[in-house]
Amino acid sequence: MAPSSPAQRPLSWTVVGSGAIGSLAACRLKQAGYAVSLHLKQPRSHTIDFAGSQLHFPAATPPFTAVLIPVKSYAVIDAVQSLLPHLTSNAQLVLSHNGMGTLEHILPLLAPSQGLWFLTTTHGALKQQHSLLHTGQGQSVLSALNVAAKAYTPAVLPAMETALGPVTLVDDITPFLWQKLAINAAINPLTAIYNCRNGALLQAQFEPLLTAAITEVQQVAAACGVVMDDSLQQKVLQVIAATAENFSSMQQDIANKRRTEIEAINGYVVQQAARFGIAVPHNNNMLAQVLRLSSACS
Ligand code: KPL
Repeated sequence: MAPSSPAQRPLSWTVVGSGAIGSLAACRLKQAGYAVSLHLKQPRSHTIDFAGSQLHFPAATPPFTAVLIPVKSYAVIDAVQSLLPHLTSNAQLVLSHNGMGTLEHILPLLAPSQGLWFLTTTHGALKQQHSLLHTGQGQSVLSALNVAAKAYTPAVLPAMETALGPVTLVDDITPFLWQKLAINAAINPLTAIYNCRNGALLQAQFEPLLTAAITEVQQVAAACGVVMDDSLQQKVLQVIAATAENFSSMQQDIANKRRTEIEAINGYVVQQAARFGIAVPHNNNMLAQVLRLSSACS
């Protein structure tokens, strides 16, 4: 049998951070037999209780060949910059975070032979100390962002299918990023401002606020060349219903006095709207309210 090329062999994965989605991906990869290590701020090995097993992860040691980077939008550029000296010449990096506006800064940091991917997911997970619960069965959309990534599809796609599948592989991630942006721009700030679970937004009083936020995102997306049809509102309501018992990431950030991703979500909508002279009073208002809440609790 002909030896398979590196782009076809299973990769050893490094997962950055100890967030819930990264931990879920790490556990599922490990359970399927992948070599997985964790890259944490303080390098150390880590044990996670998941689905009745204790999974042990060594601290990541360079060089890194395949890296999943599910860190917050405001931390992703620094995370990639700190990894750069430790990447192999054909390393594959998979980003996954809420919000937009980071990819254009990250692509130029990599060598042409290093692959960049983006994965957006609706899986839900909850991490408490060392135990991890898979709280919402979701799905993911994955896209290769450069030529060096496309060549590694045979190795990266099955790994992401294992980690956060089912995965749909798409050529252009942009419309999916706008759809997730609309979902987050509607749900996250409202749940943070009203300090409620996602499901509370199904109450009638929130309907005009959701509609206004979504319509504004649709207008800005259209100006950026992405047409989002009327099913968007329905999609947002479906996500609210599917995650009704969850607290959004932004509600949790405010409740735990952490920085939020508001700049990459409603902030991005406001910034893009300004480029085209589009008024987005609802997104502006939610941006201002969440920034006020963050400064009050910092
Ligand atoms: O992505 C989310 C988040 O909380 O950041 C949603 C989809 C709103 C689920 O809570």
